[in-house]
Formats: sequence, structure tokens, C-alpha cells
Amino acid sequence: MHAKTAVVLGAQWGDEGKGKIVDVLSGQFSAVARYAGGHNAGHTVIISGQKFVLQLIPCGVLRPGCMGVIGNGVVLDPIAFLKEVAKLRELGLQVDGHLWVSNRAQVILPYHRMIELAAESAPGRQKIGTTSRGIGPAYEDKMARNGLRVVDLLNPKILKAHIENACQEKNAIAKALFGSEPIDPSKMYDEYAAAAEQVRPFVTDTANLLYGVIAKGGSVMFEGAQGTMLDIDHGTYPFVTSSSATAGGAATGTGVGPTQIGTVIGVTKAYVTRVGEGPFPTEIHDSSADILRARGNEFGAVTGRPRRCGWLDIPLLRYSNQINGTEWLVVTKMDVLDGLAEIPVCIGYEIDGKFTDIIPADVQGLESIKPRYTTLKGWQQSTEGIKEFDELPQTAQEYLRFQERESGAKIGMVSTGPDRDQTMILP
Ligand code: 2SA
Ligand code: MG
Repeated sequence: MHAKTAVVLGAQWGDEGKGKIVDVLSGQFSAVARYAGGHNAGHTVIISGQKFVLQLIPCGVLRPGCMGVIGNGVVLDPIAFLKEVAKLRELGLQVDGHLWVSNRAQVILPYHRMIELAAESAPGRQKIGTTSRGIGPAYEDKMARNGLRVVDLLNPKILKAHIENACQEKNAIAKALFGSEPIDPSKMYDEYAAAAEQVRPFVTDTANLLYGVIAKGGSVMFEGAQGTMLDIDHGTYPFVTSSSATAGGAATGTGVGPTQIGTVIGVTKAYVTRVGEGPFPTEIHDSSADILRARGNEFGAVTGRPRRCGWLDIPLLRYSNQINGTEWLVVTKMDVLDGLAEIPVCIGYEIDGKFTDIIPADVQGLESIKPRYTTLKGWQQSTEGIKEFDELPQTAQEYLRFQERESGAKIGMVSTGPDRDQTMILP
């Protein structure tokens, strides 16, 4: 894991513990860059018992000397950004001259949120179970070439014209489709023009900045948000987020070319969770789910929603390794499985009576999956905080080796608790 640049991403539906892993690894990197998503992410880091939840700002900023970058692939809510900056300043962390926002990132505006909220509850619309941060509508505008970029947020004339035109259009659409109350463009302009001035010192050409870091021999980590199965192309569409959460997104979402990306690290829980709607083949429907949820504290870091829990899904992990070109796996929340007598692991699917380990593209196919399980032996002792592989109970070692063998990527690190220090490097 000593490549100069590395992507760290979620191998499942998000919440794999990327925040902690990015934090652990960031000590070795000169910069950490977010490349997708926005403040829908909830990256939790615990340092000496103190908890930090970052939504938009990359976890790297928690390390003195590590630069934080918000890449062009991110959708930036300026108000949320400034709130997070204020919180970090309050904690005494250095942000000025340390944190940079791409001038090419897209801006989330209040009508994005309005449209998302209305669409999510509209009759006849597919409910996705979004985080209601305006993420989807902001990416829609980006792709429709109708969005506002950070560089234009900083130009009062362009900002004013954009807000006026967009409000006219969005208010009319939202009223006609959902009966929403209109948003006042002049109030919005005043608020966002003021916010723009506070965002201005952070804005730069981050692609060029990262190019410079790499050219000088510096190292960059790309911090993924959400997970492979929430990726707009490769996830369980339409129950996905609206960005490229997979490894390819690191290149397009930062402007660092693919030949400059050294390695890909996939973070996976020792089991699986999902928050929001959509297919989840290994979801547990009995009280074991409550045990995992309680022990693993499986509640949305942003919305507080209870996460759905399920058993490890090997075909899904293999799919993620394939799509991302994962070289290393990091397994988190190993300790949550402590005390279970047996642990089911999904090794394939039965669809219409036929066995397969290929993930179907269609939702009906995904929903008709009958997972086929093998049962591995659990361990009756605590693994919390264990830092040496050899000190893990034999059956826990076997569980990890099974995961490694069956998914095809090497496990480089295992997390045995939420703190920075509760981490082991594998031999
Ligand atoms: P959106 O808001 O458009 O991105 O929602 C689309 C789907 O993506 C899921 N999604 C997430 N899944 C897991 N974790 C996320 N971040 C927060 C966290 C979520 C929270 O870390 O806990 O607090 O609830 C995240 N962000 C988006 C979402 O559930 C939809 O299924
Ligand atoms: Mg999360």
C-alpha cells in the first residue's frame, strides 16, 4: 500500500468505514481529494475518542500537513461547505491554505433540494430514499449543461443571471409537477453572493494543483464517497446516487489522468449494510439484523436513518473488485461479528432455479435472487482493538482468508474498532 497515488473507495453500498481508513492512511499522503458526491456522504473519524463527521471536506484535513481537495466531480453546497469549515476552525484545525475547492465543481442551489424533496414524495415516482441534499438534481443540471460551476458562483453578474433564469424555470416546473411553493431569486442571490465571497479564498484550479503535487513526487489519495453499488453506471440503478463512485470517477472527478493512479483500495465491511431503497440480496430479515445494527451502530451518519443489514456477499465483492480494479481490500467492523456461533456468507445466487455468480443488471432480477450461503464458524471472543493478525482467533483468520480467496483481492488491512489505532496491517 505504498503507491504514490491511491483511490480508497467503498466496495458495497457506502458506509464501509472509508472515513476511518482514509484517516489512517492519510499520514502517508501529501493530499487527499474527494472526487464524487457531495454533503450526502458521512465520513466518521474517531481520534483519541473524539468523533468527527465530515460530509463534504475530505478526511485528510484532519492530519496536519495533509492538503484537502474538493475535486471537479463533486457537487458543492456552498452553505454546507462554509458550515463545515466553521466547525473545523472551531476545533482548531487548519483549513486556510490547506483546503482547496475546484473552480470546475458544480454548485448545489436551494431549488435542487426543493425538486428532490418533491420528486421523492410524488405519486407515481420511484422513491430512491435519497439523503435530500439536492445531489441528484444538481448532477442532472450538470449533465444537461444547465448547472452553475464554482468559477461562476464567484462572478456576481453570472450568478445573478443564473439564479434568475433558473428560478423562473425551476419554480414553474416544481409548481406544475409537484405544486411546490416558489423560491425567491433575489433572496437566494443575496445569500449566495455573500457565501461566494467566503468560498472564494478556497477556490483554485485543483487539477493543476494536484498535477503539481504529483510532478514534485508528492502523493495523493482519492477519497471515494458512497460505494460501488451506488455508482450511477455500475450500481443497482435506479437505486443509486448520481455520481461515479467507482475508481474511474477518481480520474474524471479530479482531472488526474488514469496513468497517474497507482493503486485501488476497496473498503468492505465484514458484513453488508445499505441505507435507502433498492435491492439487497443478502439482507437479513430476522433479529440478527438488529444485533448487527446495534453493535455496529448502523445508523446514517448524515440522516440518522437505520441501515439495513445483511451477510457478506462474495459475488458482489468480486464484482466490485472487477469494476474498480481493486488491488487491496480493507475489511472493517470485524469486531461487530464477535460472539456469533456461525456466520453465513453468500457464495452465489439462484435466479429462476439456476445458479449464477453474476450480478443481474435489472432490478427484477436482483430482487428475485435467492442467495446461496455457506456457513463459516464464528469466534467466541472479542477481536476489538486487536492489532496483529496472529492474535485473531483462528476462525476469524479463516473468515478473512476466505473473503480474500473468494473475492480475488488481497486484504491489506483490517479494522477492529472505530478508533484510528484499532487497525491491523496484514502480513
Ligand atoms: P443521494 O442523496 O441522491 O445520494 O441518494 C441516493 C442513494 O444513495 C444513498 N446514499 C448513501 N448511502 C450510504 N451512506 C451515505 N451517506 C450517509 C452516511 C447517509 C445517511 O454516511 O450514513 O446519513 O443517511 C449515502 N449517501 C447517499 C442513499 O441512501 C440513496 O439510496
Ligand atoms: Mg457514510
